[in-house]
Amino acid sequence: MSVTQVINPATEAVVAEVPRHTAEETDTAITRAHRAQPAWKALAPADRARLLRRFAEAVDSDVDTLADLEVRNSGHTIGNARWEAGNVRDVLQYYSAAPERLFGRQIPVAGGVDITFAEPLGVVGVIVPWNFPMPIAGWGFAPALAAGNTVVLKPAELTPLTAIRLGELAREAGIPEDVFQVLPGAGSVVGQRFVDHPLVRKVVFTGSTEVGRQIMAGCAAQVKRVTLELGGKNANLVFADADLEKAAATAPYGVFDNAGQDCCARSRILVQRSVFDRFMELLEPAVQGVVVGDPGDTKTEMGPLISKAHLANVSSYVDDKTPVAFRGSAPQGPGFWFPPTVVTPHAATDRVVTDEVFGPVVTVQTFEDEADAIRMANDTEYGLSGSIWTENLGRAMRVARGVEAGNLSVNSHSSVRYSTPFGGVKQSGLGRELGPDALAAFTETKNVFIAT
Ligand code: TAP
Repeated sequence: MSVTQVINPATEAVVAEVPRHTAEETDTAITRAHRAQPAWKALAPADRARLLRRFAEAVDSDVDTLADLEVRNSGHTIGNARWEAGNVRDVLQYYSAAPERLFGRQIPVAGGVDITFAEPLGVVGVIVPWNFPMPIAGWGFAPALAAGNTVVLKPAELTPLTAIRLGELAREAGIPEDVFQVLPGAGSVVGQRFVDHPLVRKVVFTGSTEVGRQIMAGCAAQVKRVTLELGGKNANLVFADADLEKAAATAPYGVFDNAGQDCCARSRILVQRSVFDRFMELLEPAVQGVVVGDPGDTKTEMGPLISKAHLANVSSYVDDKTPVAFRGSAPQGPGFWFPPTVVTPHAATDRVVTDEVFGPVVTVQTFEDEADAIRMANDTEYGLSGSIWTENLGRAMRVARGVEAGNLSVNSHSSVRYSTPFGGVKQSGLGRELGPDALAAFTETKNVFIAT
């Protein structure tokens, strides 16, 4: 069997070898998931709920192990990695309430009784990227399992370790082996079989817009359901009437968290022209204060990039001609390090302004007024998230309604809560994860009429 070497991005050391599953093995896993689904659906709702709660408890007891694996596999800071493991627990706990609450409706009709059922889809294939291996896996498998589907999950080849551990924890919790399977391997092999295999009824994909488009086109051939969470080029809008100290102090965390490898990274700061100079004065020490280094150290705020290839890609956005305003620091020596970098671009058409860099690079541009701010925020094919900094509530609401994005926050950079919907518009994706909306994405409405 061929294997993938898993590399620690902070040291470049090999930390594990993981099997690369073949197309035939993927087909076997899908068939097993298909056979297991009727019994999983037929389980008493309270029993399915109990198993999900036990899975949540198993994750809770294992937070330290999971976090340690994520630090070594993904270079996430230990603080973030603990939050991410806790997020999987919370998502499982939240959806463990769902099996007993998947209500249908009774609709008044002539000549009988009309009722609806929320039916599971069957086998769901979940394809996970390398940037948030634990939470993004949980956002797919927890609601899918709660709704009575079985799941085959493919982690990214770069970051399979926590997904494999979550598979073990599910079995320890008593979830039947074929109901939730974790299958590491290449996207073009394992992930592609999810798209092509007729027994997979839905694909949940998070990753690049380019691959998302291919997956959607592939699924169209079988009218297969898809949820897509794709890229972002999110605006952080700072108005002159904002609490500028707070806006500047938090801006680095809005973009450099997870080394900027975040589809919600606020990678375009747009500042009202009248306060640009003051904002930059405040931003500089905040950026230089970001602690970059050993992700296992609790004081560290930013770790390395995921791989050598990704480091080369991020580096391509910052060369001698790039107007860098200021930078933070990064360690020398082994590891895929890139310092927090602030760019004041020449033009709105610069690559660094238009592309999702997916690294610790942020641009700062100016706008004149509210209408200009909304126009600039929307001047992108993406539409995932964004932040609005102002002390004027009316302005906050007008701008929030005007910006084309799925998730906005006012005087905050928070995008994700397990109980509220998350997803993008335009090229940032299709469908919603988390909150009540995700259950609708893993069920079909069946209508039954009974003549009386
Ligand atoms: P992708 O290639 O899109 O990978 C994401 C996931 O899809 C991985 O599990 C990958 O598998 C799998 N995959 C790749 N090709 C596939 C195919 N033909 N069929 C089914 N699954 C397939 O992303 P990447 O190359 O890792 O990153 C490239 C860029 O995408 C980044 O620089 C960033 O801009 C963006 N990105 C966005 C996000 C989010 S959250 N929106 C997350 C990651 C990356 P393997 O990689 O294991 O082969």
